[in-house]
Amino acid sequence: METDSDSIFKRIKTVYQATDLVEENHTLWVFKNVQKVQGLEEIGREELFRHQIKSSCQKMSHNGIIVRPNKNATVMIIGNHSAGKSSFINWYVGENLQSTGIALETSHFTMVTHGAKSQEIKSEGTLRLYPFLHELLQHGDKKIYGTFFANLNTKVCNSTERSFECVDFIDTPGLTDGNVKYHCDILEVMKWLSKYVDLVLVFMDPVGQGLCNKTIDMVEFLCKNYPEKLKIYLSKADQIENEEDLNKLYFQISASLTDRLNFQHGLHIYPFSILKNELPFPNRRDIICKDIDSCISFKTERNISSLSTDCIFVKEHCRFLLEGDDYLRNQKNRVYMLRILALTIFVLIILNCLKLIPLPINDLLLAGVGILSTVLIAVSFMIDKKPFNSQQRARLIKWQKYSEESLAELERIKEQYYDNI
Ligand SMILES: Nc1nc2c(ncn2[C@@H]2O[C@H](COP(=O)(O)OP(=O)(O)OP(=O)(O)O)[C@@H](O)[C@H]2O)c(=O)[nH]1
Ligand SMILES: [Mg+2]
Repeated sequence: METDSDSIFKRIKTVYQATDLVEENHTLWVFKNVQKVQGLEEIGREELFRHQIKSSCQKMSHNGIIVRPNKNATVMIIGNHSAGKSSFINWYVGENLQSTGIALETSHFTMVTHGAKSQEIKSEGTLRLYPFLHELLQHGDKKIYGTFFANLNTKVCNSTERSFECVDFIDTPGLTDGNVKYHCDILEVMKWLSKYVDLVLVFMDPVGQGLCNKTIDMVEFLCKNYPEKLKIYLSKADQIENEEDLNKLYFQISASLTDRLNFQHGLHIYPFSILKNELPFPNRRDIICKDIDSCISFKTERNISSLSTDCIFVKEHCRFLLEGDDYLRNQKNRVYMLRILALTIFVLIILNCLKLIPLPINDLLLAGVGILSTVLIAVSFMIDKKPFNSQQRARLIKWQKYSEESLAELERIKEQYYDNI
């Protein structure tokens, strides 16, 4: 049965992709020209739309990438090598999906998601499932993502354990401070992914280097940029013998974190174990599950808010381009006037030199006016930028109208969501 959040997601997706939407243009009275309407995603990829995009990005704190959000909540798990990241995913899903062990087990990024049939999907399919990854491929730096895409895959599993049907995990390679060679700039890729995921779980284990530098770098980045997405846990807590040792570990971890970061609001690190239920202190697996559940319940609201941000971005950027173009058109008239004036002076000077029209000014002044008119002609060519043609303007106006209609649809989506809470 379709739930309310399913139907809301469908409506949001329709605005991004404009699926099945067509517009009819009447040409020569009777002939109809039927065209597919461009959704927000397609508009965002257009070269015309990407013109001067950096300026709008800065003004609106938007990264300029318009991509439909994921229906499921996306949770990325990061942390030291062997911290138990893959084991946690296996435990949550209730299946041995990811390989685990004390060696460097996970060497590539893997998406784990629910589906009707258990299967593995390679890189190409993964890019289709997660459009935000596609954007990294298009706009990212090859030096950063290296062979990230070639090695990316998705594990689909039909388990219905816990809330797995509504959550997608990203299992990441373990972080180490040694000379381990990664297949991409691992920290940069993780930072990039943090933008798109809804929750980042950081696992620190008591035996390994609980305080590996790369892990702390990531915690620092998340604290600064996405503090609401960050949760830290002490994994493999069955290896801690008693509460006293736990407190020592807390102290050690907190000290090294607060050294680097400026924590204003206390740091919560919950210990948990997936191997043993009973520990000398509470096993806080329940807190991780609760964090994931609350992330799932906020997902619809987040998707609504992403749609709002993207519609406003498209509308404002089109407005900015059209206003810039209006200015350019006005300026163009002024540039023509300036050029005609300078050319007239120039011709008069030449005629004066040929003694055809004697001007009542001395030679020095004449030379000055000659130089000035040449400079004016040069400047008039330098500031003369080409405005958009009428087709380009029509497209920008169409996109602006589409974003306004989308904002109206967004209001109706909000009504459906908030009226049914
Ligand atoms: N004692 C104990 N061992 C655990 C726990 N969770 C995982 N392990 C063990 O820790 C080792 C590493 O687990 P993984 O899940 O492979 O760790 P990982 O973080 O995915 O490691 P990499 O992929 O190499 O970064 C395995 O031998 C697991 O059996 C736990 O809660 N308690
Ligand atoms: Mg692993």
